[in-house]
Amino acid sequence: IQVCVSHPGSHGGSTRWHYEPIRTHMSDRHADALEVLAEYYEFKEIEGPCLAFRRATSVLKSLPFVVQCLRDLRDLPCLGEHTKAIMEILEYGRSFEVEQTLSDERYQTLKLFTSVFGVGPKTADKWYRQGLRSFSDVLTEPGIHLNRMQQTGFLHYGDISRAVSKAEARALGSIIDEAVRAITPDAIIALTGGFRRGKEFGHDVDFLVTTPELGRERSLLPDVIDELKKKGFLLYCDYHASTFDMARLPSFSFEAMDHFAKCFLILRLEEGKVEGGLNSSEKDSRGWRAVRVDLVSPPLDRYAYALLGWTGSRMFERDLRRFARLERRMLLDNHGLYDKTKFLAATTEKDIFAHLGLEYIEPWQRNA
Ligand code: 8DG
Ligand code: MN
Ligand code: MN
Repeated sequence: IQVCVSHPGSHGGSTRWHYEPIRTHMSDRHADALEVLAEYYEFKEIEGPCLAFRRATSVLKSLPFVVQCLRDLRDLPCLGEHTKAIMEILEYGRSFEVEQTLSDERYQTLKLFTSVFGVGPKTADKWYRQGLRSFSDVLTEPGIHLNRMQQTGFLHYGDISRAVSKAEARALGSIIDEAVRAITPDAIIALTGGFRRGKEFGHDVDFLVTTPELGRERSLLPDVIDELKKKGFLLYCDYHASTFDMARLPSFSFEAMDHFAKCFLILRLEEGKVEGGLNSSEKDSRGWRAVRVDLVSPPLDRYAYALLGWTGSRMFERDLRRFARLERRMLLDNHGLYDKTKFLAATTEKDIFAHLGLEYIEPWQRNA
C-alpha cells in the first residue's frame, strides 16, 4: 500500500509513493493502454492477466514521476511481464498489442454493450454470439428480452454515459440531504466513492446514509426512496434490503458485495440546481439530465468500515484486504475487521488503519 521506490531518474533518494491522483498525460497514456488489455482479458473471463494488468495500471497511476525510459520501470513492482506495451509506446509512440485489441471486433462489441446500465459481460457476450453488433441490432432483434434495468439503461443511455461533474455531485448531495433529513433529522450522510477521493468526474455519485438509532437503518432507504419519488426526482430504483447478520464473519472475497441495505438509483437533476449548469456536450433544451446515484445504509457501528469500503478505489480496497489477510492474519471487508473471530470496533477510518498498524491514508491518496 505504501511502497518506497528508489527512482534513479529524479532525486536519487527514496521517494514516498502513495495511491495518488493521475497527474501526467504520459502516465495516463501508459495506464490507459494497460487498462485496454485488462479489459480485453476481463471480457475473455481470464482473471490472472486481467488482474495483473489492473495492478500494473495502478502502479503507473501512483508514480510520483513520469515514466520516460525503460530504466524508470526497472525497480517497479507488478510491471514485470506486462511492460511490453509500455516499452512499445516508449519506443515507437504506440503499441501494436493495444492497437490490435482496440480493433478486435469482440472487444469493441462487448465494450459497447457493457456501457449500457444493466448489461454485464455475460449478457454482452450472449448478444455478441447471437451476431448482434450494435444497439439497433439489439433493439430490433425479435428474440431479445430486456429487463427493466436494461430498458432504463437504453432509455437514459446518453445521460448515464456522460460523466457526472463535481458541481452535479454537490447538487445531488443537497437533494439527498434534504430527502434523508425529511425522514430523520439526525441522519448521518456522507459522500463516498470517487468524489470523496477528490475526483473531478464520476460515473455516478455514491452516498452513505444512516441513523444513530441501531436497527432503524434497515427501513431508512425505503422511506428515502418514497421521499425522492414524491419530490419527482426518481427515474429508476433498484433496492436491495439488508441481509446483514451481526453473527456472520466476513465472507472472504475481494469483489463481494456487502450485505447492507442499498439502492442503485437514477435521479432527475434539474439544470437550475447545478452551479454553472449541467455537464452536457450539446446544448440541452430539456433543462435536466438523468444521473446514477448509489445509496448504502449500514448500521452505525459498521459506519467506518462501510465508508472505507465504499470510498474505494476498487484496487485500493483489494490491496488493503490482501494486506490485512497476508500481513496481519485478519479479515477485512465492508462490514468489519476481524482478528480471528474477534470484531475490532472502529468509529473512524483512522481507527481501522490503526488496527492494521498502517499510517492513515487520506481518501485522495487512494485513487489508483
Ligand atoms: P466512479 O466510476 O463512480 O467515478 O468511481 P467509483 O466511485 O470509485 O466507483 P463505484 O463503482 O461507484 O464504486 C465505489 C466503491 O463502492 C468501490 O470501491 C466499490 C464499492 N462497492 C462496494 N460494494 C458495492 C456494490 O455492491 N456495488 C457497487 N456498485 N459498488 C460497491 O463496496
Ligand atoms: Mn462512484
Ligand atoms: Mn457507485
